[in-house]
Amino acid sequence: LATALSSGALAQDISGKVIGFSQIGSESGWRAAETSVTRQQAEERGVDLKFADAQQKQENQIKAIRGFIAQGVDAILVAPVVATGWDDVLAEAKEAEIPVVLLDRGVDAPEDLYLTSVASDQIEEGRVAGQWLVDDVAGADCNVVELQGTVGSTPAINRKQGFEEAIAGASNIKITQSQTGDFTRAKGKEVMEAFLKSSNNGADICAVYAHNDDMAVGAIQAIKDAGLKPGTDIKVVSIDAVPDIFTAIAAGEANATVELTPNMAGPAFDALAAFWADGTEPEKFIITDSKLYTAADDPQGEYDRRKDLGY
Ligand code: GYE
Repeated sequence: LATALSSGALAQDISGKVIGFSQIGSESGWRAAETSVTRQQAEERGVDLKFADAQQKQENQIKAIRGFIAQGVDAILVAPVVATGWDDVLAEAKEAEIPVVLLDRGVDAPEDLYLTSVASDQIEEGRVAGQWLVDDVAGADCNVVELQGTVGSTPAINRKQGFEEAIAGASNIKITQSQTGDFTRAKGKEVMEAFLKSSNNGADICAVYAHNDDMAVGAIQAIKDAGLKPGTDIKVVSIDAVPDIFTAIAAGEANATVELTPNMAGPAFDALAAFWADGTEPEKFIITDSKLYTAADDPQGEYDRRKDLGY
């Protein structure tokens, strides 16, 4: 029986497992897609998913994780809203022998406190976005305004760093203003309005770099409200590749996005399945792809493909 369980289909069967998922909230279209893909994946695999929405608050996440531990779940998935402050609760899960898998954001905590982390290389995402701009402006002067993600979150820290690395050798490109838009459409619009006001009504801005598509969509609205053409007067580059940014790219109102798959749960469940089957330790960091999309990449087709997947 032991041999039968350690190989083949049986070994991969995690049906009946109870898995808690502490989700950040619903700040972005990407987040909503991740939630629905996680639910789909759980259903397909017969996993009983206990879903907890933290409404952007770390304290709610910590409470939810403690609740999962008290219930004796088989595993915990957590998308950590910020990087710091996780050591105690992760140590409690470890003490209870409940494996924890991090989804889409990282933590500043000892690596032995979680089984694995499924996320993109967020520094690379920033580099891909920055390199797109370097290539696109081809030496022309370009003042960039930056809409950062949630303060203290790894995607905000790393996407800033990666973009700065990519433009470091291009003295023609400068970040002139940078502020958080908290990964939301509403804040992205509000902060972009302020950037436009303090930049000669946008005349001094060549491009906006947004750490996610939702803030880019908000910025696009602000640019239009200011009487300018997004995508032309002000270039727009962001990260996620959600359906709405493809609509904007197809309309010529956004220029480029870097894809972040919302399917973090699939690799997470695979890692747990192997771990439960025969103790296989997964890689500590399971890294998803960061592919660039522009108007040359069939934006309407990409929109349709994602809608078909239920994003
Ligand atoms: O890019 C953004 C979301 O944590 C990497 O969070 C993720 C980011 C994603 O709100 O849209």
